[in-house]
Amino acid sequence: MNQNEAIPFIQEKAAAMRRDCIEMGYSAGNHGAHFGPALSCIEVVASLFFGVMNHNPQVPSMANRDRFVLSKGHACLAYYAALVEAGYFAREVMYTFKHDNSYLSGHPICHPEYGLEVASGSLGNGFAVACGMAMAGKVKKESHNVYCILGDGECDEGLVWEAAMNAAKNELDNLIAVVDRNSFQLAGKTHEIMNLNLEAIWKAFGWDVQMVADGNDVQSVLTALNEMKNSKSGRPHVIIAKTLKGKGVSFMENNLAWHAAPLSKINYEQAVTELDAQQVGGQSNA
Ligand SMILES: Cc1ncc(C[n+]2csc(CCOP(=O)(O)OP(=O)(O)O)c2C)c(N)n1
Repeated sequence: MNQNEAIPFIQEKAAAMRRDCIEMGYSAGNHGAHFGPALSCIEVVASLFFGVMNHNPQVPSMANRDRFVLSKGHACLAYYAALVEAGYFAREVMYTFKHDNSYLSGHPICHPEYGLEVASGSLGNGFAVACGMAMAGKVKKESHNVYCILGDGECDEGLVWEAAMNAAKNELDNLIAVVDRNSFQLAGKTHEIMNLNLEAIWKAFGWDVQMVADGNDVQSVLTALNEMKNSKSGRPHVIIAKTLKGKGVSFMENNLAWHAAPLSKINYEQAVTELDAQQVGGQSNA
């Protein structure tokens, strides 16, 4: 599939994934779910699973698969939505999200047989694991890449920078990180909590940096990912993608109340109505 064919395909997957996030989050009832953090990174996750990564839901542990780590593990609805759309598990399983004995827990747990590569949720940790996986790939001279999504608030964690400097020192150009720059974190606006110049800092740590002005635009995300995927610069890569927290559901957009919350029936119906209205001929406007 060339890029022109891939874009509408990924947009369609992204639209289905947003809908899945609402269904799963609603199934969790009063436990609630992290809607805002998942909805901001849908186009990044969809581009990875449906346009960039080498993976096979029929053979989840295929040796040369690209690895995916959702370091901002609380956004797992986006991850689970990609897995269900790719066919790693049956659609009914979605409705067990956060239920007892479900493998779709509130943060990802390790279940390689369902495409759940790495447990994550303690911020900073998933990224450090991804750096270790990329190092292992280099040492063993394997050809796959490791992709990792972090939050911009997550970049306040010291562990991120310990791992980042190690990755640069070890020239891990098989590692591609994406910072979901939605400009919010749990307790406020990211720049008010810790005003980091992420572009300057990642560069200072020896990484190739690419800024994406609209990380909810599939074409921009896909172009950046493909460039980084093919670059063997001797440096690890990071894309800083400006996104919208809660993207696609009006009352969730840029609204910290929807970082994590239960979804009432009325809100569920409104979210579904809005998402369905965004479809044009079966494709998303995103
Ligand atoms: C080590 C650690 N500290 C605190 C938390 C609690 N926590 C969960 S989400 C979150 C905010 C993350 O913000 P950001 O990385 O910007 O992601 P976003 O939700 O905005 O997508 C925090 C502090 C955590 N999961 N791990």
